[in-house]
Amino acid sequence: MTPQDATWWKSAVVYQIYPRSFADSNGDGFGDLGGIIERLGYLQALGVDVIWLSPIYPSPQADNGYDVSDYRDIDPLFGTLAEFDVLLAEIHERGMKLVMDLVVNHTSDEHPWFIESRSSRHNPKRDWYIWRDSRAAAEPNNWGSFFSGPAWTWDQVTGQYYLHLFDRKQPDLNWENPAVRKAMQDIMVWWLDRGVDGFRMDVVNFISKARGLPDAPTIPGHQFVIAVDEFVDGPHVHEYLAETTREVFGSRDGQFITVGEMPGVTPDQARLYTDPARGELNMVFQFEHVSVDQSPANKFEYLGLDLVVLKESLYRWQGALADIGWNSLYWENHDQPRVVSRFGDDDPDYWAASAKALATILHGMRGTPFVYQGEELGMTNYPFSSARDHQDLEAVNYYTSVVELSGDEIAALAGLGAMSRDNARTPMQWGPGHNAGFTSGEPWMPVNPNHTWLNAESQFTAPDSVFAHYQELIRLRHELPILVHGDLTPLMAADPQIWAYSRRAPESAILVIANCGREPRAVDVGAEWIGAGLLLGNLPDTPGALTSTSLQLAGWDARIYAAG
Ligand code: TEU
Repeated sequence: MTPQDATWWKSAVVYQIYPRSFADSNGDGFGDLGGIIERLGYLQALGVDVIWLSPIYPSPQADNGYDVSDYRDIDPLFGTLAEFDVLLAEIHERGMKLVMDLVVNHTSDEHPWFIESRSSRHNPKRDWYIWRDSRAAAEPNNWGSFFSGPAWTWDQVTGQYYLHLFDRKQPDLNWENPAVRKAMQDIMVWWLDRGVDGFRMDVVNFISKARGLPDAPTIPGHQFVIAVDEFVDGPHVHEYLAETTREVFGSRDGQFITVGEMPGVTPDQARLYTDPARGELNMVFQFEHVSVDQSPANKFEYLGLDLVVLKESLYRWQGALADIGWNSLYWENHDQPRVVSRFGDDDPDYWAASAKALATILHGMRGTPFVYQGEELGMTNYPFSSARDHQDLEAVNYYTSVVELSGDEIAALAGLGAMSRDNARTPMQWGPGHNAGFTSGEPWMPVNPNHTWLNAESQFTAPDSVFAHYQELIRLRHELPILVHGDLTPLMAADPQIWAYSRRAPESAILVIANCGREPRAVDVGAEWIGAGLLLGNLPDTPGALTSTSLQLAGWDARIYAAG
């Protein structure tokens, strides 16, 4: 049974764990599998159905595990395969599923495949990676790395460059080579045989590059350019994905889930990737809505939020996949800043209400919601104050390149403070005490000082906590088919502060409405909503039923009403 056959994942909620920062059981300052096992009860209480683990394979950790040196083992930093088997059994025992994060576009430069490939131009694995001669004594083309600088590194031993869209320690695999595709498919079969329930596939829409690796259109002042038109949604990507799903899942019984991470994917392309008839993926992570506040040329150039633009972006995706395919729904992950600081209001007076309001808006939509560790608590960005606070190579490389180019350290730090991936990687805040209960050792990343009041312990049983609100949203999704299958109609789409939409099914309708600002607002809703009952609110004393078409919304007031 391929993942397309079963649609259990349409009513599921997925929780992403970044193991390095989740829970440390052996006091080395890094999260590990033992820590996850200890916290499964917390996740079961939250109500999530699937756990997605960011990579836990052996890795030099240049990109915190997204540089894999052995796909069939567990990095000692996190534990062992035997501990993994215990974790998987415990997850299944609790009625949840486990998704592995498969880094398919590239390996570590310390993977045996690359060590062989770089050993000689005539090595059988030479063509497993993308090697090219220099061009006019320079890089083969003008492609830039996502992590600053060129996407090519010269290899002295064999006198050629190799391609790496990310760090030089992350050489891109050549998916045009059937042996590479087979090797990746065998790895997926190996993990499925071990009992896992699916995969999140890292930058999977980058695996097919444009023929001839042509130059990207130049940008004045930039020697290297991130060549999205030359490697996003490339010529053979659909063919490779359909082949992989067929070879890996085709003859296998079970209920699986596959999600492809796809920077730059368009709604039209996503219809193709997630159309069940094409047998490629269940859903994709698109990046449009998490780019609306960034300069297209520089993610660290923060433009501020225009709510109408954000609404339009998510509605575009709701519309595109309304009849064919399926949306993932997310605000956060290990690469994104904390949503309450980004799109909400992390002032202590509005922090909780805005975190709940943003959760209400997202979880009321059509698609599969993904909750990133700590998002269910309303964890905020970290108060970075110096370059030394940053550990993510993307951030460190960006800071270095800006300071070298312009010397403008203030601008570099301002961009990192708002947008750095480090914001999502500070330790999970379990309690108010030492290191937020994350580790008994020295944490690898600093713990946010606000853990003294912002933590799981203070929210776990509190009925008005952000955690409790996520529990309710997840419960509603499990109980109300209209939240899974109902049509979505935007309301007040042009309003710069109110976010409202309806969900409709033949016999019922739901109204989701939120005030995304501090100023109270009076809004008019259609007469059809009179008598609608409150399913969920985020403030005390929210009226239980709508008795008039006029709603008085307080600051960051968010509500779900059910009519009919
Ligand atoms: O991220 C790919 C991606 O979206 C990059 O754009 C990344 O978000 C970065 O912010 C560039 O702006 C995936 C993983 O999620 C990320 O953690 C890895 O660093 C990357 O691929 C390489 O494996």
